[in-house]
Amino acid sequence: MSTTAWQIGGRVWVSINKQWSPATITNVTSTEVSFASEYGQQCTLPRDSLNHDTVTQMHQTSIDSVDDMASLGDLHEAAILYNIYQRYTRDTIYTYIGSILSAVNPYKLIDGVYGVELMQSYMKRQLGDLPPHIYAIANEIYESMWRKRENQCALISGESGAGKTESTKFILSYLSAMSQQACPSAAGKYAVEAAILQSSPILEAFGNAKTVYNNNSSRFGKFILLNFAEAGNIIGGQITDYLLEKNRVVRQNPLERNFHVFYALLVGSDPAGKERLQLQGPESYHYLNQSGCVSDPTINDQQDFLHIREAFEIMQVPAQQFSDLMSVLAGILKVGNITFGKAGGAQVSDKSALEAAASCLSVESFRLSDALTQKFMKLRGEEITTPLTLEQAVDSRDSLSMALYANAFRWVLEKINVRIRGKGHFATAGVLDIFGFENFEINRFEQFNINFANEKLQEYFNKHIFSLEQHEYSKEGIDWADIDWVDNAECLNLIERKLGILDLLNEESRFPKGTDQSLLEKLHNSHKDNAFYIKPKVNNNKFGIRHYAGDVFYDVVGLLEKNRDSFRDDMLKVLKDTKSDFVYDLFAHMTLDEDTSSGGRAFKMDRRGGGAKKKATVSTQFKTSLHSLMTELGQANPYFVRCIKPNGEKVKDKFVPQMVLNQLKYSGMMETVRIRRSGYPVRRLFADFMFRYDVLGRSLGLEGKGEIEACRLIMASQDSSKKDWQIGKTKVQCMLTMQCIGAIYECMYMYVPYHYLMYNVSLVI
Ligand code: AD9
Ligand code: MG
Repeated sequence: MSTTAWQIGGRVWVSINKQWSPATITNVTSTEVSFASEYGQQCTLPRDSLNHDTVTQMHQTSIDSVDDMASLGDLHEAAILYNIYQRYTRDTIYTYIGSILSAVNPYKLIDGVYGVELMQSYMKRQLGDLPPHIYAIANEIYESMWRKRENQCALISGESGAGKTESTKFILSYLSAMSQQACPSAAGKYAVEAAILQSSPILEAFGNAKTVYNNNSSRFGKFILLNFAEAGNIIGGQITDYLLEKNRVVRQNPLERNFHVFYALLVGSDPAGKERLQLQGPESYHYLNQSGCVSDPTINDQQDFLHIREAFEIMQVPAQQFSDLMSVLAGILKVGNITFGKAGGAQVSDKSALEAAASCLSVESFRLSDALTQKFMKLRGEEITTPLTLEQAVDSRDSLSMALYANAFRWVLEKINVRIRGKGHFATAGVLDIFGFENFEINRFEQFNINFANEKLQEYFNKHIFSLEQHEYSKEGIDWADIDWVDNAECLNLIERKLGILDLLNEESRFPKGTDQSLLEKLHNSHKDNAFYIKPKVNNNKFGIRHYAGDVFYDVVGLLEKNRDSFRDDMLKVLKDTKSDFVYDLFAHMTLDEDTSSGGRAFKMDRRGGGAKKKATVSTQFKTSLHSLMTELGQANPYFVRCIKPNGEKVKDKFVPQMVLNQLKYSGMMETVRIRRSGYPVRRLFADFMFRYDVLGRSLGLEGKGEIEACRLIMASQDSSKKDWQIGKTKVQCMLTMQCIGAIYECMYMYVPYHYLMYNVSLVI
């Protein structure tokens, strides 16, 4: 930047601690220039250190902020961050980056941002006609089904608490409103739209919990598929779930809670219900009182219970089944209160908790006690009973509770799916609300699966954005062979390929003597030379993967056990002998594993039920469901919604730039920019180009020349090598140089000082 350009009040990008920040020049002396960053930092730099690596001019589009970040003159991450920041401070939470929508969680209700009236205004409009909004995306999804005659989907991502589930609900309510508008006679409490909307309170009750990151954190992923008739109304739907965090039933981190439904049941049941199930306050249950948090001012458990009941009515679940379901939940809490003492082997030490649990599950208490404290094995035709240690007894108790809950969740989802199932369709619209990339202090099996899913989605995202670019180029007849684009295939390859990480994990899980340590050794031996695998320098039970969003180290402790997810047959026998048809049905799909060679005599949890196939490990099941999701997505036209969390305290009006920047990196938004930049980032329709830049052609004798020829001559006058631009069928496409031309023109137009102009010219050169 020319030293003459330093003026107090000038807007620039300044590099503070190696990070570009938007700033205003606050003071200029003969030796130094001072800057105040818009994020509150100050810095003073010696004049002789000022160059393009430390300070650059801010483009007018960054100063003004824009609806669509693809039109930013400064196409880099600091500019994207600043654009989002400026809009957030004005309560404008939605912004486009091309066809991607970014949504910052405001943690407050902003007046007039949602509602039927606003929905109406987005109906029948084109994307980009009105300010960016989640309704605009929903509208585009709806309209595209007919316009393009193809399936559509919305992929909503972001870290915990960023607003994915809320965004999902906005899309669903918009699509329901469109549906009801298309077919008003089908509206009402028992319409399929109502059932789809009412699936949210149920799924949130059973699948969400208060965590340190989010008071209503979804502890499972979901894909909601809506079937539309040609008339424009929803005729059915299907919800698929991914990886319920069932460990939460038995333990939670400090200050977190169990799944909402437990507290709702205890607090919201009427006196008769409490009496029937012998319910006490949440503090009385081990599964609810370990974490030091049983309530939260933002959660109304009492009211939630009423909503849950109402929603089950809309699902047409009979009252008796609802009551049976509640008995199972009460049973889980009571199972959790069973304690063990030691006399030889583990013994149940609290008979009353045992009786209470057995009664809720309608099983024989002595058989439950035996199954909790002993292990039955058949060895060469002989039955052998061995006592469990205290630790093993606690584990068997907890695995019983987890299986009960996972099966109850599955039952609930099945009820919803039966209720919303529809026959045939014209086109579908899917909404994916799935966990974002995770990197904690300790990352375990869950994070491995979650990040694997994100890696797959990123691959899909890249392919889509890239193919959009490709489409644009071929549409314009532009040669694009030179685009240098790196995908994440190699990382996925490390995980998925034959003898990759997943294969080794599964192999070791099936191997009777396999341990977490033997797995780690195999992983290190097989992959240490892979560029995407990290073997830590110290031996710390971890292996690392270089994900697209950053390096993550996974702790192997507990990996095999979670992947095997075995459930003892002796416990299953007790449950299958229950007097309750409801409890029996919960376990009906679980069958004996004929293959006892694993030593664990595990039962398989085969989602489709059926014969005694080899039990699929959890990661295999997940991989299979992920692959069918990808197939589904592959047949749909995607829209991406990137939810952003502005701060970690879950408070309104607070924006932490570094935190948001990290999310922009994880979300692939930077990837979009990178892909765009690797091609021609600046594209202007001929007329638009001439309108803005004809001043540059004044000396070129353009009179009488057609628009295309005039554009060509102007560009050639700027770059005769033709390296940085091409003329397409409808647009001029060029590299950053184009922006500089634009900046020159704007400087001339605004009669800004000559040194401003010179700065821009220096960029061109
Ligand atoms: V998690 O990965 O399931 O833990 P989500 O789903 O990304 O997470 P969620 O949608 O649950 O986050 O949003 C968290 C909270 O932020 C909500 O409970 C609301 O209190 C708040 N929120 C999110 N989006 C909005 C919004 N558009 N307007 C107002 C919002 N508040
Ligand atoms: Mg959520």
